[in-house]
Parts: sequence; structure tokens; C-alpha cells
Amino acid sequence: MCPILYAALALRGFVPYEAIHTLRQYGSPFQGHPDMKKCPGIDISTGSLGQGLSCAVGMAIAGKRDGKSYRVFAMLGDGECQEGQIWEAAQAANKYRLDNLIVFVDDNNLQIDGTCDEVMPNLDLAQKFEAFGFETWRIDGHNLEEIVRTLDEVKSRKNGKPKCIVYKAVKGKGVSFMENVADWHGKAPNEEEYRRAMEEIAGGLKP
Ligand SMILES: Cc1ncc(C[n+]2csc(CCOP(=O)(O)OP(=O)(O)O)c2C)c(N)n1
Ligand SMILES: [Mg+2]
Repeated sequence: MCPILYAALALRGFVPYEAIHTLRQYGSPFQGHPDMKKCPGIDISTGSLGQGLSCAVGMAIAGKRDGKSYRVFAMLGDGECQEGQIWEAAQAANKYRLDNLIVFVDDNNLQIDGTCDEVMPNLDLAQKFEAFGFETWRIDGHNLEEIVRTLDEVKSRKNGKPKCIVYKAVKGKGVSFMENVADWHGKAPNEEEYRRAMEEIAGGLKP
């Protein structure tokens, strides 16, 4: 996911756009895991699964304490939700009534070594977050209209409950030979694979 974050930061002028070509190289601001000491615009270093939600909870508590109106968004993977730290953070979100915290869970049933069901079944993640005091939504992660509509609804609900949007998604969506294949987790395509992938993505885009 971090190349998308880096592209956004470059487009917003945090780093020169040309640096985009140094992804994952030694000394680059764009490391394989976002590094707050190397890349302007990154507030916390991430990559160690399970830690992001704790950081987001801290930011949301600070917002409440300082009377600020900002919201905090945390993006979690379903494999990541196997980390115990996620559920410690979720308990704290409930305790501190963090309705300024919005958690997205990428429910794609895939992680680095295979399906989540094979590695460590998550069961129903929306039900789990609900049991931890969250108000939850289940949506289709490939339907932009549904995402926007849900976010509008989520933002209107100031009831002391932290929010969680569990979205179903297909990893590698739109590229036939990448869809649901764990092997593509962090692998770069060769020239031919790149050409085929771009063709298929362009073919699937709505005008
Ligand atoms: C604490 C920790 N353990 C292991 C890893 C290695 N790792 C990187 S991504 C990944 C799989 C994550 O799966 P998921 O959260 O479902 O994300 P997705 O692959 O669907 O994007 C693993 C195990 C890590 N980054 N951090
Ligand atoms: Mg996953």
C-alpha cells in the first residue's frame, strides 16, 4: 500500500516527484516500510503489523483532550487483525469513547503466506469490532460510491462509539493473474507482466 501513500505525498509536494523512482532503494525517502525519519509527511513509522491502531488511538485521545475537531483514520489488514495489540487498542478506543476514530479493515482473506482462513482464521471481523464497542459497517471495498456514502454516514454519528468499516476486497483486483495470489504480496512484475497488467487495468476502468 505504501507506494500509493508516497505518490500522494509527492503530488502534494512533500518530496520531489522524481524521488518516486527510488522506491525501496538504499537512502531513499520511500522505504519498503514508511519511515518518519526519512520521509517528510509521515507522522509515524509503520510496517510492524498491529501497531498502527494503537498510534491512531493515541492521536484520537489527544484530539479529544485538546478539543480538536479532526478525525483519525486507521487502515488495517485482515491478517494484521491477528495481532493481539489490535484488540488492546480496540479496548482503549471503547474506554475513551473515541467517536473521532474511523478504522478501515481490508477484509480480503489474504496475507503474506496464504489465506487468513488457512493461517489463522479471523471469523467475523465486523462482529468482533462490534463486541469491542465499535459501531460497524460492512461494505464492498471496490464500490467507491458506497465508500463515500458510508463515510458521510459515519461522520454524522457522534455518539461516543469508535467506528469500524469492514470492506470486502480482492487483492490484486483488475489484474487476472494477480487476483487472490499471495505470491504477489510484495513482488515487482517484469516488463511483460507490467504491460499486461496495465492493459487489463485500463480496460476495466469506467470512462
Ligand atoms: C509484526 C509483523 N509481523 C510480520 C510482518 C510481515 N508481514 C508483512 S505483510 C504481512 C501480511 C499482512 O496481511 P494483511 O494484513 O491481510 O495485509 P494484505 O496482505 O492483505 O495487504 C506480513 C505477515 C510484519 N510486517 N509485521
Ligand atoms: Mg489481507
